[in-house]
Amino acid sequence: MSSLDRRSFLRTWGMTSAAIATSLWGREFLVGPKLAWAAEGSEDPLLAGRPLVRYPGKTDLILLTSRPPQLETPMKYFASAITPNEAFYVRYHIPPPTQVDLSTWRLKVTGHLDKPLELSFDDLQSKFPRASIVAVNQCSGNGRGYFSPRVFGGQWANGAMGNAEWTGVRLRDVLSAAGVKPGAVDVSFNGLDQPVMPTIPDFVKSLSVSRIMDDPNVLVAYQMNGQPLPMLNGFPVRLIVPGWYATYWVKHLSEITVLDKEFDGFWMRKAYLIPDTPCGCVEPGSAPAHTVPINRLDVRSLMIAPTGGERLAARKAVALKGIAFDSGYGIQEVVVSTDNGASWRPAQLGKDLGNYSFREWSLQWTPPRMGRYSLMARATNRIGESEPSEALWNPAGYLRNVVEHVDVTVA
Ligand SMILES: Nc1nc2c(c(=O)[nH]1)N[C@H]1C(S)=C(S)[C@@H](COP(=O)(O)O)O[C@H]1N2
Ligand SMILES: [Mo]
Repeated sequence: MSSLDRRSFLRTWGMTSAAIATSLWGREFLVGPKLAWAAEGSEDPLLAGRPLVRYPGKTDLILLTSRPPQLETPMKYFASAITPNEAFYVRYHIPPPTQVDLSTWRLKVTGHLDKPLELSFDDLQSKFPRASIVAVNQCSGNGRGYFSPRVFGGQWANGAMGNAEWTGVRLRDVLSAAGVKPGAVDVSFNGLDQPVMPTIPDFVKSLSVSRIMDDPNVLVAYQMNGQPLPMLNGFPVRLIVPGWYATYWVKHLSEITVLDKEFDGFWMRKAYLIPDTPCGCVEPGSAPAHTVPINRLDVRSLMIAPTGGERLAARKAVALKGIAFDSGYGIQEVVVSTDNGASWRPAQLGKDLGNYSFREWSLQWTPPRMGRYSLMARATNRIGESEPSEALWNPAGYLRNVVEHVDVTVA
């Protein structure tokens, strides 16, 4: 083709495709996800300027960062206790694998053991008893964006959490089969994801041997809500540590190593540390004298309906609804205030899906007159732990559990 021919070919083709596009637009024939902003219909400043994006295996989630992928669940999905797999938030420190070949994938169990193991996906399903638990997976930094004074780190709103039924095998059964030798101290967990830059340490976490052997709920899960795990939530298997922050819930788990000494990797010794004080907090703006690795979840309650900024009608009943959860003692009570904390009424608790699960709550409310209302919900667990009315502070922006306010207008 001469250059002249090519030019005329391109021009013709260009015109043709433009003509096709125009006619298809006219008939609303162009398909594909509708691009939208996360803040639509919300007054939350943390959502401003953030798009909804769709990743493989996921529905539209709120973008925090794309490299590595960090995607937040829109609050509407917490209207029911189980979070759908496609709406479950995503958090990575390093790039995730995009595919895993199950025919060659093995879970290596090595270290201070009598009989190291290499388990295939089939081995996991056929050689160990199956176990299931409904449990909340919440990022340590969930709600970090609301910290005042502000702190560094991903400025999450409250969507870096989710609740699912996890099915797999008990980690202690796997370790017992491998024969833990006397003198074992910690167990470390590594996944298939690899750092792209040598300055970033591989994401490896650890638990103590006793933490694992005392708790039948620590699982190596191969299913989430009865389905294979979505790739971005850890396919083919991930660690489940009910009651503890999600940093321990290692995804794409491929290597379990039993150690005869304390694990001292970066992600245990330098990151995910909280002040070693009873509240895990320090005076706002100050630095803790001593720190410990983050561990169990604080009590939280969130109002999902109405949403902040919603307009309600005076003298018309509305259902206040939300969820509450804790580190596994179970929710004892949720109380609700519609008068900025002056008085509180008990909400009705929904179905009990187990102590580690979201617990739904609801309360009918009839706004008496027009005006602005600040709605609040406070949960207490079975050992009396609750939420403070003023937010506690720590420099990494972890452990958020203040009584949140939802401001609505009654018109
Ligand atoms: N392999 C691997 N596992 C991981 C991480 C990671 O970066 N890599 N991040 C952890 C952290 S900090 C969180 S909050 C959860 C997020 O789980 P999700 O993406 O399934 O919601 O995964 C944990 N497990
Ligand atoms: Mo996290």
